[in-house]
Amino acid sequence: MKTQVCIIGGGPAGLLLGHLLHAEGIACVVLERHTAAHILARIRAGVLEQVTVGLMERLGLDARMKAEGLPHGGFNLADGERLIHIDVAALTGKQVMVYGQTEITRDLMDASDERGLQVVYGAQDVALHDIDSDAPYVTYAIEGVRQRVDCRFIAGCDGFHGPSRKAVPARVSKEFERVYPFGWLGILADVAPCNHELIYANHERGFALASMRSATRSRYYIDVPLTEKVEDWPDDRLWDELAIRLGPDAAANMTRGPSIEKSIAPLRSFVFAPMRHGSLLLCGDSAHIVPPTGAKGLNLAASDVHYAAHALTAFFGRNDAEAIGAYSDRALARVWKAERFSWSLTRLMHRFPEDGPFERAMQVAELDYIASSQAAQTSIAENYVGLPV
Ligand code: RFL
Ligand code: PHB
Repeated sequence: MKTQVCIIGGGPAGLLLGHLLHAEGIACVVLERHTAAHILARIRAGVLEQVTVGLMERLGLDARMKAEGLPHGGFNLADGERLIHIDVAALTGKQVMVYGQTEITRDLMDASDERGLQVVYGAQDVALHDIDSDAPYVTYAIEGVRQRVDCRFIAGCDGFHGPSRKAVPARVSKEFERVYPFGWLGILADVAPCNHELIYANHERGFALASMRSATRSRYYIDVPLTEKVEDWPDDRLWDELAIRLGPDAAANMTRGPSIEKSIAPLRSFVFAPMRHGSLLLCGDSAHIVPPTGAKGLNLAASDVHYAAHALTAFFGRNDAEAIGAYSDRALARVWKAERFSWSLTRLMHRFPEDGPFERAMQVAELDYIASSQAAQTSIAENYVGLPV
């Protein structure tokens, strides 16, 4: 097969990029290792910045998001005693949208069929070749039969564990990494949320987050040591712990119910540079990971895709190779700011094993400062709602 852009990975980054290129008349194919059902079973992001909402609007795929998503004009930080309300709308004039990654992915998948975006599910042994050249190609297998896609560019949208990043030679690249000593144990349940806005809590016993997917579906998290297993946390134990960490007011409004999903996700900060090598552009989790505390992962994937689609459109439309050359620096400038915000909010809201009374006092003092300073709240709000693309 011959195409202009071969996209590896059919998660949100790959599908968004595929639709944007397809809408510009650029030939592309998406190669995804798993089935569509497998991808839709993954419960991940819940909070969308304007950049992500804007891409869905541009594609004309925002109808369900506008009907079912929940616009949020603020969120709360809790320090064990009080809620510190961050009034994002008043401080920035913008809002975030609570609409699950699962739903965005479903909307993009449905539109692929309708619009004729070619997505190959079950693509095995995907491998990248000749990325240093102007004529790279990708090989894969479907039911044991070897296939080859010749293209002008490869977009590596294959997440943290995919083959794209590994195709970039170590001599031209650099990795920056911080692995955290805890993971987030998440529970999804068909119960009403305990609060109309999200609550991020730093309690003596650890972190907790009250989030939601809809008026009848809640998503909660606590941090746990990496040695713990999901089996250690029957639903009742998890609800009890959430009630303590979120504080008495949230606990009083918290409805318990059976988990429909429960899993532990490790926390990591990771950046790979550059995000382009030769004819390969990396987008999303294949190039960077943030701890989920800032709700930035999916939104960074969307901003990468925004820059990548711009560069590829300039290349195929106007033979503008400079835009391709500028892609990595443009994307990384935004990535590093989101890494900083995600790292600092993680540092502020979690108990680290090495922390003593001094570090705890620093967290309490910082939360106290945020509670009393509009300047501090504005800084948090503008980062949370998303820096400009
Ligand atoms: P994905 O979603 O991992 O998709 C990559 C796709 O590539 C496929 N793939 C391959 N395909 C072909 N051949 C191979 N060899 C392949 N290897 C892999 C995979 O099957 C997959 O379908 O990456 P993408 O598209 O870059 O999207 C990134 C987001 O998924 C991720 O950043 C967010 O989910 C992170 N995240 C959050 N982000 C937010 O913006 N807001 C949030 O509120 C938020 N909450 C979260 C999160 C992530 C979480 N977990 C579980 C990691 C909460 C959690 C708990
Ligand atoms: C979620 O609802 O899954 C969620 C919300 C906010 C975060 C992380 C995850 O910061």
